Amino acid sequence: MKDWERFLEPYKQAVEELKVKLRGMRSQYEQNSDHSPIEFVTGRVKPIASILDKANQKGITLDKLETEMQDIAGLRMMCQFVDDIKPIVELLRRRNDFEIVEERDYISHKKASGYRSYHVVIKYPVQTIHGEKIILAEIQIRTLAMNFWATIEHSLNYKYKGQFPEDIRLRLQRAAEAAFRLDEEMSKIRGEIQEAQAFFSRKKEQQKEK
Ligand code: 0O2
Repeated sequence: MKDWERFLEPYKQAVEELKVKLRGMRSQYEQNSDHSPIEFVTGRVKPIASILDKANQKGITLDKLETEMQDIAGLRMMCQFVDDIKPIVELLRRRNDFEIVEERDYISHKKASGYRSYHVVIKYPVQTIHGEKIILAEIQIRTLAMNFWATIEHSLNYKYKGQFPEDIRLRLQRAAEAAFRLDEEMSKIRGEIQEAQAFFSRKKEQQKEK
């Protein structure tokens, strides 16, 4: 039997550390009063049941989890516009606290399900009392619209175990197209949106000063 608590400990630590670091990127943009390409950041350690399911589906034996399952530690960075994604990836590439080992661009090449997102797999060094432990973590970068679709599809997937009834499958496909068009429309009025957001954040600051 695997000692899960011990196995997952460095992953938990990595997720906590990376949440702070990636959220720090957002705060730095805010302090410089620039538009932040990062809207919010979340992170989670994959639940044991999901690790076992995925290992089973992909034929990964438990002794190979560390090297073959890339998303036991998972981070998500959400942004407002599709054009924010590339600059975020660029920032990740320039960091020297982890090494990027793989990038998967499901935005230029969406998945058959309709899923869109940019995945960056990193090797992250965790400092433990037994020394350094390097683990794999996956950072998913997506717009709010992509995230909305993926979150809904993920819950339905869980319910139907991947076997969607035809009408649901079609609706999900249409919803994916609608999310894609929403991103496109928002990109077209990006300038206007950002001007309005800058105006409201200045107003909030002024109110705080009073
Ligand atoms: P969870 O619960 O989010 O952890 P594969 O299963 O072969 O497609 P692989 O090789 O692990 O995936 O790599 P991939 O596709 O780059 O990353 C898998 C993760 O991306 C998934 O993790 C999801 O988080 C997300 N993802 C990929 N495809 C889809 C999709 O069609 N719909 C949704 N909603 N999310 C997707 P898990 O382990 O599936 O789930």
